[in-house]
Amino acid sequence: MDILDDLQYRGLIYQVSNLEGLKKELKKRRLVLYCGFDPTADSLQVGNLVPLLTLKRFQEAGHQIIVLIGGGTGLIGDPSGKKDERILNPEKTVKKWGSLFKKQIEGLIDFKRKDNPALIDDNYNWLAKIKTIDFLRDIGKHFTIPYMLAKDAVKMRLESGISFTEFNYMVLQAYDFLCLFKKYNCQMQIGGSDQWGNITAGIDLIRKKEEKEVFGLTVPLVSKASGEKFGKTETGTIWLDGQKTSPYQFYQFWVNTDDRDVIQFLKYFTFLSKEEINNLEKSFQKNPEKREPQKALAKEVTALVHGKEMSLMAEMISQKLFYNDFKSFSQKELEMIFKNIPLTVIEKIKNIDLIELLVKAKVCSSKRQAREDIKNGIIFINDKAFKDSEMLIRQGDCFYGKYLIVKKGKKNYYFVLWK
Ligand code: 485
Repeated sequence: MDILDDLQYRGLIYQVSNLEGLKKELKKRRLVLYCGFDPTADSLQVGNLVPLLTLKRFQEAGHQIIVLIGGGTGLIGDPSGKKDERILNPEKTVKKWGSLFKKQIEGLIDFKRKDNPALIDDNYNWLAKIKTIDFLRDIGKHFTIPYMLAKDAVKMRLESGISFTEFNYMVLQAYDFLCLFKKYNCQMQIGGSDQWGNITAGIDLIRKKEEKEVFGLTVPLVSKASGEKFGKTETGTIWLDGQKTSPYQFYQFWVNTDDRDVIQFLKYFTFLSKEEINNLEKSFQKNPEKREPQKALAKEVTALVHGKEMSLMAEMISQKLFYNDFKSFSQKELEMIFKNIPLTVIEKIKNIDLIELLVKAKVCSSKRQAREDIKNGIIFINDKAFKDSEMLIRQGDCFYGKYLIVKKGKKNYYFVLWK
C-alpha cells in the first residue's frame, strides 16, 4: 500500500498542508521529513509513539527520516496546547534528558541499517549560535505580530498571559525547518495536531525566504472512548523507559484497552497489516471475551518498545497470573512484576495475621469484608486458596523469601513485598 493510503487507513492524517501537492511529490522522489521532540522529561511516553511510529512508517516506505532533538527549543518551552507558562529547566538537565531521548529513540528507530538509515540532529547545534541582531533582521522580519497573534497557541494565552520567551517559540521551530531544509533538503515536518501552528510557521518562512514549497502533516492526538486522558493510569504516566514503567506494567496498560478503542489503537500503534487487523476484528466479533485484539496490541507494542523477549515474558506473566500458575514464576519474572508497581511493604516481622494483611494491602476494605471474602473462597495467596481466617502468613510463605501475590476473585492482583 502507498504510504499516504496506509496513513489514511490508520486514521493518522489529521491535517496536511497540501495533500495533492504532497501526493505528486511522493510519486516523484524520496521525501526527507522530520519530527521534533523537546526534552521536557527524562523519558518519552506512550503519547509520543504515534508521531514516532509515523516517522518509522515513512522510513519503511523508503523515505529519509530525521529525528530532531529539541536541545535548544527545550530550553524555551513550547506554549502549544499549554494553559500555563512552563518553568525553565536548567541547561544541564535539558542536555541530560536530550541524551536519554536519543538513546530511547535509537531503540525504536533504525539509525544503523545499510539502506535508508534515519538521521538524528539537535537544534541546539544552530539555535545556540544565533546572534540576536542577525536573527531579528533575517528571520524576525518575516513574522508580523498579527500573524503570530493569530496562532492558536498564542490566542489561547492572551488572557492568562504568555512571556516574550514562549511567544517566540514558533519562530524558533520555523527557523529549524528552514535550517533542516538547507542542511538536508528536508521537505516535510510532521507532529501532533497541537504542532500545526508551528509547522505552518516553518512552511511560510521557507516560502518567503527560499521561494520553495514544503509540506506539513499532523497526526491526531490519541483520545479514548471513555473520555479519559490517553497514556495515564491511576498509577501515573506510562513511560517508554523500562525503569520507570516496567515491561509488564506496559503490557498491562495495552492489554487493558477498552473494546471501543482497541481496533483504532492497532492501527495507530502497530505495524500489523490491514488484513491482520481485519482478522482480529472478526475474531473479536465472534469471541469478544477472548480479547484477541487486546492481546495482539499488547504483544506488538511491547515488542516494539522493549523487544520480543520482554514482550513474551510480560505475556507469560499475565497468563500465569490469570491461570493461577504462580509456582512456576522465575525469580526474574517476579522481579519484573514487582518493579515500579503499587505494592505493600511489610518490614521486619516474622508473620502477619491473614485478616490484617488483607486490610493492610488494601485487598479488602475492612476486617469484616476480609472475613467474608475468605469465607467465600475468593482469596488466593501465592496460588493457595484460604478458607480459614484464623491464619498467620509467614515470611516463609513468600516466593524467594520476599514476594507475595494476593489474588481476589478472577483478576484482582495485589502485591506484597516482605523485607
Ligand atoms: O523544530 C522543532 C523543534 C521542536 C519541536 C518540533 C520541531 C518539538 C515541539 N515543539 C513539541 O513541543 N512537541 C511535543 C514534545 O516535544 O513533547 C510533542 C507534541 C506532539 C508530538 C510529539 O511532540 O506535543 O504533538 O508532535 C512528537
